[in-house]
Amino acid sequence: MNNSWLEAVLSLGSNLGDRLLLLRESLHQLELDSGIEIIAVSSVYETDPVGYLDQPAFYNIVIKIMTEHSPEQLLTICQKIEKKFHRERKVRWGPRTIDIDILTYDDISIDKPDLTIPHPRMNEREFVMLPLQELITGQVQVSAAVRPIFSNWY
Ligand code: A4P
Ligand code: MG
Repeated sequence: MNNSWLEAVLSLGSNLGDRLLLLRESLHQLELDSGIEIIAVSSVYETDPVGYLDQPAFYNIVIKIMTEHSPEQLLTICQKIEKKFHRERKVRWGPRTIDIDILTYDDISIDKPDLTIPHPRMNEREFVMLPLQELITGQVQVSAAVRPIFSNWY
């Protein structure tokens, strides 16, 4: 890693299929990329669905990476992983095998329809903010809708 590598924070969520395995396999796919290093992984949180309520509970995590890819390249890599795990888009905010969102990338802002950074809805979402707070403070977080179920799992 030289000093052209920058820090990014990603949010991953799954509520279809083997949710834990899908999170694990997605992290494994990210690690296979020589331009990505995972440097921190939150606990797995089981979370009540937000936005579209008639769907199973999610498993959500937040991770910190170092990367030499641009934000656009990183988005393409995340979308390829979603595709590999048969992510389908039927309902907005609906059920998915795996969703990978870029929350932040270094300290940059991007405002394009296909890529907005920081992620526009991150601050209003407990399923993002609690795991993120865990990465910042080192303390596992809990609320009624966001419940830690696996620590030190990866
Ligand atoms: N896109 C723009 N900015 C970004 C970014 N920073 N990272 C574009 C990733 N993608 C970004 O995403 C739609 C489009 O957003 C993509 O084409 C990409 O170019 P998508 O993954 O196809 O669809 P989505 O994730 O359903 O849409 P959206 O609007 O990102 O959904 P949210 O806001 O992420 O919400 N409840 C719980 N408990 N846990 C969850 O994980 N997730 C959602 C999705 C709803 N409710 C949830 C959860
Ligand atoms: Mg998404």
